Amino acid sequence: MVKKLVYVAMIIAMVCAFALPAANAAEKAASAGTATELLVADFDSGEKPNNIGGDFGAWNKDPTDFSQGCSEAFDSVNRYGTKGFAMKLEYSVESKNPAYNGFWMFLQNLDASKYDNVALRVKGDAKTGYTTVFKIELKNAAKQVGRYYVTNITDQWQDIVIPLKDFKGITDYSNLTEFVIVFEDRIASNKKGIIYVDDIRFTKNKA
Ligand SMILES: [Ca+2]
Repeated sequence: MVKKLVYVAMIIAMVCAFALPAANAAEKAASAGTATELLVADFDSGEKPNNIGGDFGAWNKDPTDFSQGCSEAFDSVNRYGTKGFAMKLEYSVESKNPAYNGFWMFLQNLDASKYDNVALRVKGDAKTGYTTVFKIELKNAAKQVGRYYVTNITDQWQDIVIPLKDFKGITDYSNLTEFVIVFEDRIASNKKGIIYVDDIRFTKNKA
């Protein structure tokens, strides 16, 4: 009888030894939001890289043309929520030359195939003005470029949720390299202005 109890106790101890680390990992994953959502960038640290280790910044088609361009800055006044920063993008596509620019962010060959959407919070700057429409691109390691136009931007924060399948030009989300915002002269409703971006993430649809 005693021998049997010791045996049972040993089994319980072994099961616990294996089960506990697994439970901790699951808890960590849940608290980090990876269960239904992967946070790529909340900008709250006020410095690079993003939450998954990827670099980011503004980009310009023609840095020698001073009538067009985009610059990025961490902004604590116009952040979403009560702490940290948002990303402030001040752009101009007013040039007489073809003009486009925006913001790029590395995705570190992220496997997003188990997610349904890319999501981000966006608003325009009421005082300076802003475009109500801009393009988002998702690029993968196979050099596919997915494109989607975000519309109806206002000067209030909106959570924009874009189904991955709505990106035209990309079919494989298992190896994502880059997230890009593009302001274009032909598309922008305001040729210069400020757009704020926060909480870029991949999300799953609720079951
Ligand atoms: Ca933030």
